[in-house]
Formats: sequence, C-alpha cells, structure tokens
Amino acid sequence: MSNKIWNPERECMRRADLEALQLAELKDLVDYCDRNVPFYHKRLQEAGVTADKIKCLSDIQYIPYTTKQDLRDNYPFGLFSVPKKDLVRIHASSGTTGNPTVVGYTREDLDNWSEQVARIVTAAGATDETVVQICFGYGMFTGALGLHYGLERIGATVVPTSSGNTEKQLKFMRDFETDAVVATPSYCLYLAEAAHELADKFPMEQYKLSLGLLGSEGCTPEMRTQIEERWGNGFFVTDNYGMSELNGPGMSGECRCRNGMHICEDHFLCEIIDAASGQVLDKGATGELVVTNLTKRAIPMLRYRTKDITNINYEPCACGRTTARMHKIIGRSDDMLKIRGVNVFPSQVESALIGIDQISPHYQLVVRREGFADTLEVRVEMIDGSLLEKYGELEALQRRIHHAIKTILGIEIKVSLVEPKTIERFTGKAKRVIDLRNQ
Ligand code: DLL
Repeated sequence: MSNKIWNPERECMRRADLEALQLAELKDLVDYCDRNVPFYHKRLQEAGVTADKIKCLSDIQYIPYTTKQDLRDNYPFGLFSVPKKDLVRIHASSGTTGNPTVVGYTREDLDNWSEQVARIVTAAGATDETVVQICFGYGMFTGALGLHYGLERIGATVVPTSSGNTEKQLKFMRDFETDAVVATPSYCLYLAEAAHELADKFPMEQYKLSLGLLGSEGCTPEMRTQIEERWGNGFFVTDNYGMSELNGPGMSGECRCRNGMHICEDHFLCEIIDAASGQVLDKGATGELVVTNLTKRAIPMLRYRTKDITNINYEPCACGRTTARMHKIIGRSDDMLKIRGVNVFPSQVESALIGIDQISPHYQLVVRREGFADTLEVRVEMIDGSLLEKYGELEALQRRIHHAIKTILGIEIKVSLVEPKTIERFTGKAKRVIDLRNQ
C-alpha cells in the first residue's frame, strides 16, 4: 500500500513555519470578512477586533464564535461574501429541524477543497491506480462530490454509484474489481453483510476491496474491526472527518498509522473549548472542536462551533506528516444524552456491544421519561433468531450485554434483544437514538 504524502511541503511543515502561515492567513481572513460580510463586520466591530490587532494565533480568542443558528438565521445567503455569479456550487444540509444550512463555493474554494480531500485519501493509501466506488448519496450532501473531486485530483478511477441499490453496488465491485469504497461505516458494514448473504452465488473471493474511506458518522475502533473482518482479505479502513460548513469531507483523515485524523492545518485552524462555558481549553484537552476555515471565501467561517467532541494531538506522526491529529469524534455535544445526570454517548454503547458474540453491531437507544426519571432501553439485534426459543441462552446473553453496557455507562439500563434484521439499515448516516422524552 502506498505511503505517499500528497503535499509534503504543506503536510510536513515545521510547526513554527506552519503557525506563521496560519497567522498570516488568519489576518487576511479577518480583514476579508470585515470588508465583505456585513454579519461579520458587525460582530467584529462589537468585539473591537480588526485584522491589524491580531498579533499572534491566540488573539483569535477575541473573535466571537459562529454557530449553526447564525447560518439558519441568515438563510439562505446572508453569510455569503460574493455575489451569486461568483459561486460555482451550492450545497445544503437536510434541515430536518428548521431551515437547511446552505453553503457555497467559489472556484478557488472548490480547488482548495479538492486539495484537502486529495491529501486525506492519499494518506489513507489511495493512488492513481485505485478504482473507487463512491456510495454516498450524490446531491446536496457534500460527502459524494467532495470525495469525488479529491479522488479525481489524485488520478483515481472514480465510480459514482451513489447510495442505495446494494446488489448493484456489489455487482460493480466484483465486475470492476473495485479496490476502494467510500461510505458511512454503517453502510460499509451493511454492504459486507449483503455480500455474505449472496456468497453462495458470488463467493467473497470475487471482491478485491482493500480500502474503505469511511466517514460522516462515528466509527469506534471496535466497529472498524468488525467491518474489516466482515470484508476480510486485508480490507483496511480509515476514518475521515469534515462538515458542510467547513467545505465537507477533507478537513481531516487518518493515515495508515491510524493514530488520529491528520488535520489540513494550513486550511483549518482548530481550537478545543469547554462546550458549556465557551472557555478555550489547553492543548490536548478534550472538548468541543471550534474551527476557523482559513482559506474559504464564498461563505467564510470564523471560529465555527462544530458541537463535535474530540481532542488534538500536536506530536508529529510516524508517517512523516507533522500536521496535528484529531482523536476520533467522541460524540456531539448536542447528541449527548443526559440520562439521570450521566452523560451518555451512543459510541460508548457501541464499544460495549462489539466483541460480544451472537449479536450484530446494529443497535438503537430508546430514551423515555417514566414519571420523573429517564430510562434507557438498548435494542440489540441477534444474529441467530432461533435463540429466542432458548430461554437459558437468551437470558445469559442479555445479562452479558447488560453487564457490558452498565460497566461503561454506570447507569441502569434495559436490554432488549430483537430478531435478526429488524433494526433499520441506513445507506447514509445511521440514526441510533430515539428520544421519546418530549412526546
Ligand atoms: O458528513 C461531511 C463528510 C462527508 C465527512 C463524508 C466525512 C465523509 P455534514 O453532513 O455536514 O458533513 O455532517 C457533519 O457529521 O459535525 C459530525 O458530527 C459528523 N461526522 C462527520 N464525519 C465524522 C466522523 C459531512 N468521521 C457532521 N466521525 C459532523 C464522527 C462525523 N462524526
């Protein structure tokens, strides 16, 4: 597998040089926002910040945060800095709860975005010889087109199958000898399950997949192992992070060392803050990720609160890159369930479940309010439905799962084992939590 570094000049910079570059970019960005986006002009003026007052990177703390609500309040183009004629693309989030979040790109933004994706897919091991199937939905979601252009930039052969139509996906994988797949972890696992189901007709040896470029939702190390084992044959997956407000995929991704996701730091300046107080935390601390996109122009992002919880490691990596690495996303500050005073992230439940035989990694958390107390039911899918008739075994399995989850969360839970294939599968991001407390 390739150990190539796409842009060594930028990915292996000395930290002092990188920080000098970031400072120059930050000053340019603040000046640009001040002059071109009335929303930022007002915010910066109220905070008393001008570009020439920024003398070092930590002066960023004087700039107010930008939130998703700011984007919604200014729907659709209120935060844009350029007239529509200068936009070459618009994407938007699904907006299930209120106005969608609309983002746009100038030609230069698209060029930077492709460069960022080229770096992370190269770090994962993709090359110009890779045949890669993109199983993200093409459309307003940034995942498919973002990876598409970055993979084309490195010269890979892109197969834009989009999401869904699983049997057709598998057919193309076999017939085109596809090497790499782009998908959410849950869909990548589902594809493997579907391939096993068809193995009588099409043996698993007919698949040549060696790389999974996964992202857009969390993937615990346990889930990663499960996915790799289901595909077998040396299949290797990397975790990749990004969000529409920050271009899309490409902000960070794992290299072959898989020791955190390398951040394209010459484009993204990251901070970690305490989600509740908004205080900036020390380097290495765990908290909410705040990102300033130093190079994006169509809709600039100053100190965007991602709501994603992680920490950042600034030590150089064994791969040769010096860019800082983000820990896998631990949870979202707004996805975190507070149950009887305890913080619960779906990823903790996932870690507890994987590794227990006889259950599939498909699960759901159902939260209810009973009287004044919140209750958590964890629904877990069995692999073998006949277990339902074997009460002794069923009970033992239930006890094991109960113990594993309770040990991690420290709160009482209810475990329900459900029939195989009854928990909904998703071709995009999986929905793990059903919160019925406000109904
Ligand atoms: O999911 C962009 C993307 C596409 C990233 C494909 C990677 C691959 P949004 O739809 O705006 O953009 O969703 C962004 O998804 O704030 C995280 O909560 C979550 N997320 C994205 N990547 C990861 C990841 C794309 N690797 C939101 N691990 C973010 C955990 C992730 N969560």
